[in-house]
Amino acid sequence: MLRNGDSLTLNEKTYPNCYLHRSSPNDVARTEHLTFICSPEKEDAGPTNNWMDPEGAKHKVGALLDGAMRGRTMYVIPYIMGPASSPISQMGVEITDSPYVAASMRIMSRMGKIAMDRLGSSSEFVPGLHSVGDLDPLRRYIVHFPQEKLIWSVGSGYGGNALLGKKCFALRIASVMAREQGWMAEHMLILGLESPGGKVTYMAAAFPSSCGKTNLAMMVSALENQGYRVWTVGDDISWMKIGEDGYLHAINPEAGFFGVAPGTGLKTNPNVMSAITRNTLFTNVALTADRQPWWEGFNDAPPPEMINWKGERWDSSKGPAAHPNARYTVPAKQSPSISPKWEAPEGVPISAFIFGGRRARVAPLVYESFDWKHGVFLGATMASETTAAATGDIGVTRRDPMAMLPFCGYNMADYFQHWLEMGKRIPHPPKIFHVNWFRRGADGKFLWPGYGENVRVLKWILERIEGRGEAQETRIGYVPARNGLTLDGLSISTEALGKLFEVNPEDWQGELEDTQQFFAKFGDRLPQELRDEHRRLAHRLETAVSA
Ligand code: TSX
Ligand code: MN
Repeated sequence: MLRNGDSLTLNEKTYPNCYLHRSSPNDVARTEHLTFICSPEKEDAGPTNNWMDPEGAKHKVGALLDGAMRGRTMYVIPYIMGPASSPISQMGVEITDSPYVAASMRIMSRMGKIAMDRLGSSSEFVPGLHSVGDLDPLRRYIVHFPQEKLIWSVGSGYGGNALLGKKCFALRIASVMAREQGWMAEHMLILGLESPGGKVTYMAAAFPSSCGKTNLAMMVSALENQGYRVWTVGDDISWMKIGEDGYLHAINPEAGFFGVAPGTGLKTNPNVMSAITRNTLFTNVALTADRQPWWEGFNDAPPPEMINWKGERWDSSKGPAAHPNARYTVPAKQSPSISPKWEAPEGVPISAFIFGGRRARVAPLVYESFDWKHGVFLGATMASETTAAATGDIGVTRRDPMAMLPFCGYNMADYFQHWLEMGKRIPHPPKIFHVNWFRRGADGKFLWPGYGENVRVLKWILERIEGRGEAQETRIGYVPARNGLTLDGLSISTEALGKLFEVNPEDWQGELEDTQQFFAKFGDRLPQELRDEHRRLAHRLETAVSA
């Protein structure tokens, strides 16, 4: 990669063993419209996935793969998703003609001899076949065969399309395995909240993209002087099985963080900024005159001289210096916040699930579900306002159930049913919460400071888990009672607090209609329990309006 100029060595003093990789300008993000679930029956992929019949997919994508690696080096990558000795971990083998994929998989998974040792003579692994092909989006397909537990990808060398262990295996194929085998594969960060006695309580949280999942997972607590600290177990994916103790136990199947660089800086995520100063592979970031990586949000002012992500001399007339989806790939263990339990073979016991979205209105800062079924309803109706300036979609509300819309490998209605079934089987199920750091006041300004201050919300969640937290019942769930949230050291007006927790019946009426429409997509396959939850919410809101 260094020899042919696809990659560059960064400043060896300030960024030892770090590299910059530039991808093809037409291959800079996952391509959901070219991603397919190839189940024998179309209905088993469901209304939220693209579908191709398995035979047709093999014929079509097979033709593109046929001879695609001729004259190129082929890499065979045996890898473990999850800690090497965990019974929750799974094996994969990826075949690729991309050295960038091989290098990235070395960071993102446990790869090589350690995987061969675990595999032994077993043939229990998920095979993945990948070729960059000609990188033309017209000949790009990412196809999943859930019945065979097989992945084929051609025409992209970018992250989630090409590192097959991550979204393709750990979410799309694993979600199918999880339903078949009675466990859960979720698009969730995992964090531990340490409280003053030193006890750590683990939580898993699902947010759609651009809600700051990685920032929350690595958060520097604003209540550290009171003994509250956040430990990182994972920032993207959680595999969970019911343990002997009756708790749901989670592992992070990944060994690294493949994070969005723009917007990441000392103010938003100091832990990851410290992590990425060594052994890190950067993709599509800008390069400063002294060969350091740079991107928008890195610091306050761009350095005077720079090469942009395409390798051209940059000036402010040329748009952003780094691609908005530029990435860092870094070993997880390099984060100062990494949990001492992050590779525990038995996983960590999960006490809370947190769903969330980016909502300027409607959703309060935090609320707790009445019970598991209601919590599944909260996850199933999750929504976020889009921020992607590139596609012109700003402020459009999108439903993204459990943040799994592009990642569920089967019919999402069946996925909701699986959640409901798991609730019946877990002796000590996690409590379920919904958060929204992004509510705005009438002046358009954010009502909540977010970032390190979010630990105040996590602290209330912890107190609810322990049966101490004070709550007030509303039409939509429990919110913190007056004085329930720890606010010392924070200047926030009573008025802003009122707005943060307001449950506006008219707004929620609109929400009801929108979720009704969303649920209609799933037809008869939608679980009755979710229809019931919808009706219950409607009823509670009605009594609010008539009152
Ligand atoms: O990651 C974010 N988090 C979670 C942090 C642990 N972001 C960035 C989202 C894009 C990836 C946030 N942005 C958060 C947040 O909690 N909150 C906001 C909104 C916000 C932005 C700027 C301010 C406040 C809130 N600034 C000031 O109040 C000065
Ligand atoms: Mn993700």
